[in-house]
Amino acid sequence: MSESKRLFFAIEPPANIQRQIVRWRAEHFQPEAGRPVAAANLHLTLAFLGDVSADKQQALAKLAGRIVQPGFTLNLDDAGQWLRSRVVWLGTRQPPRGLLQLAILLRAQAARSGCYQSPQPFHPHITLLRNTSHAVAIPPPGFHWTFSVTEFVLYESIFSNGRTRYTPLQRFALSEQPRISDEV
Ligand code: 2AM
Repeated sequence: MSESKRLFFAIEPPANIQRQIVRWRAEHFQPEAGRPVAAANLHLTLAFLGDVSADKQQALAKLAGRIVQPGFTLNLDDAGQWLRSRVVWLGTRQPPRGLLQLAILLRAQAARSGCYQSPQPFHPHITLLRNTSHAVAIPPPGFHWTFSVTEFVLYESIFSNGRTRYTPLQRFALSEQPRISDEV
């Protein structure tokens, strides 16, 4: 039997926006504020799946591939800190309905497939800093990044050499019409 993988579904911001966010973060947070997430690792989780066998991964990907819904626009214009989980995050003041609908669907599919889903309400966010040791000043409102979300991604979380890397395994197009998912 093959080994399980640590998986999650997420939205990947375009690379130029990942870079802009990282530049903005460097300008607004002190290096000691926390551990910065690498640009290529910045993502917005829709559903965390945990450790998943190859068979279950296939079943979950099949279900995800059946999702038919149009894309939407995401406006990242909010930020905050969660002291308990020790992260600083970027989010959206008005989550688009499409985003909430997609997360609800993926979470329901995950739960039905036996992947534990946290009872915490979905708070869409991109983690910017981890292991924050104290309360940090959050930049005042006025920043924002806007992009079209036309797909979502099945990621694998790989921890090696003391680093976590998120690797896209499969991409799923958002559109009015059913589409076939693309393996990457
Ligand atoms: P976070 O950024 O708020 O930590 C991969 O770990 C992604 O899944 C991260 O975006 C993480 O959110 C999210 N996630 C949600 N629930 C998780 C859990 N129980 N364990 C690890 N990551 C989780």
